Amino acid sequence: MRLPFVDPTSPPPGPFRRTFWRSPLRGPWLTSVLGCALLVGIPIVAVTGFLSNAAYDPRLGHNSVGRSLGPLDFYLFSFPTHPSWLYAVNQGLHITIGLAVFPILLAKLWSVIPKLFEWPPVRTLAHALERLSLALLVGGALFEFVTGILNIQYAYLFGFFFTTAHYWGAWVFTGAFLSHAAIKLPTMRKALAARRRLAPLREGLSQTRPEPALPGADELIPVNPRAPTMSRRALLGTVGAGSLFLLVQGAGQAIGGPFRALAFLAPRSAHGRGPNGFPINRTAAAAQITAGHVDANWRLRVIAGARTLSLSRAQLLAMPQRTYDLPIACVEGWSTTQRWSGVRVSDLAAAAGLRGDVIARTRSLAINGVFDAAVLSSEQISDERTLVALKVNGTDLSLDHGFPARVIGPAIPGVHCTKWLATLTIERA
Ligand SMILES: Nc1nc2c(c(=O)[nH]1)N[C@H]1C(S)=C(S)[C@@H](COP(=O)(O)O)O[C@H]1N2
Ligand SMILES: [Mo]
Repeated sequence: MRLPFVDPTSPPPGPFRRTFWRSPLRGPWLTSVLGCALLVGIPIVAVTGFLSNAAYDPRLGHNSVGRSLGPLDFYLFSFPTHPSWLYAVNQGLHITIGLAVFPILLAKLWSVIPKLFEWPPVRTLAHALERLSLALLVGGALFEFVTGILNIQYAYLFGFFFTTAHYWGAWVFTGAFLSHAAIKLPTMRKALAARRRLAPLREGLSQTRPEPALPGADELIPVNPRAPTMSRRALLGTVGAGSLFLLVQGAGQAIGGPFRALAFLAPRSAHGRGPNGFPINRTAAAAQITAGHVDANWRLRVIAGARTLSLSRAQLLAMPQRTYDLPIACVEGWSTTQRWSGVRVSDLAAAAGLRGDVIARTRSLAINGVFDAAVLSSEQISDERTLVALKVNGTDLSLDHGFPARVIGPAIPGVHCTKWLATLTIERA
């Protein structure tokens, strides 16, 4: 296939010429080492991402808000409630490994950037398809990482709904990643074997030369290399140190407790000290909850069909109180385990006349965000540790942590633990 106006033998000046790319470090070995690291990290991020989708329980109306992906919005299984830290570990891995992989991804993209400027841009139909799949791969990767990182920062610079877009993007990226990995595996093995795997790491700056030609896979090796300014070891060391730094940061906020101090760049810091001194996702002020909302007139309404219970905080405190140590496990990767006390959701359902397999729709006092409502699954409600919490660590919840009452339960995504609870609507599962 010949494209009009394109002379395949003479690329335009600039990046389309191979002579433009002069780093002596680029080559199949370097790209393969970085690719190997991604081959370990990205599957963990992808699997935990899809598991998190299962934990959201998208079958349950509101939980899958804004998404109608038909068969792709598949529901894996009922996310277990044992052990209670399961979702915290899942999300801790998703975010921590995701952040740690990002510098490696950027280095990998740097290592292959000459391919973006191939000349001619399209040679054959097969070549066009290959480049299209690479566009999906690189575009999908950048989209997933950038939207994920912006979401952690609550920087909604994009006009679309994060969850829906990130989930769609995951399908595109995972599909493109799997096919790319399958196609490139033989080249990767060849490139690593040709240089005795990690042997180039022993070369200092003075021994650093362009990689030797590798038949069929030498398009990344520069044709007129510059003198090196750093060794491959230094390059990989720098990328690895950046990755390790993010790993420690992320682990600090995922594990919480004393390790939280390691996460000094984490966006959700603990507010104050004492029993309520643990991270706050959205403050009462941000959710526009005022003192008037939570005065003595506050009632929790438990709706079950035609029947509605209206319970004051004193009435809730007069019901059997249960205490459990449970983590808040935010989808953004941080978690914190606290001692919560309150009334079982199943006791409230029974008081309203519904026993057995039920679900509960929660609603917050102020509805000004998608986090102000959620649905609890029947598995979650039948776990006796799923509570409407009134107290934390022996004292009343602070306003920022959801006073007068909030949901908390084992392995429930933080976003479903509705604060400033106003209504619980109980329905048969
Ligand atoms: N009404 C309401 N409930 C909410 C939220 C919210 O914004 N509004 N944020 C949720 C999210 S995303 C998390 S992670 C937890 C955090 O609880 P905390 O702020 O007490 O740590 O509360 C959840 N409950
Ligand atoms: Mo969250």
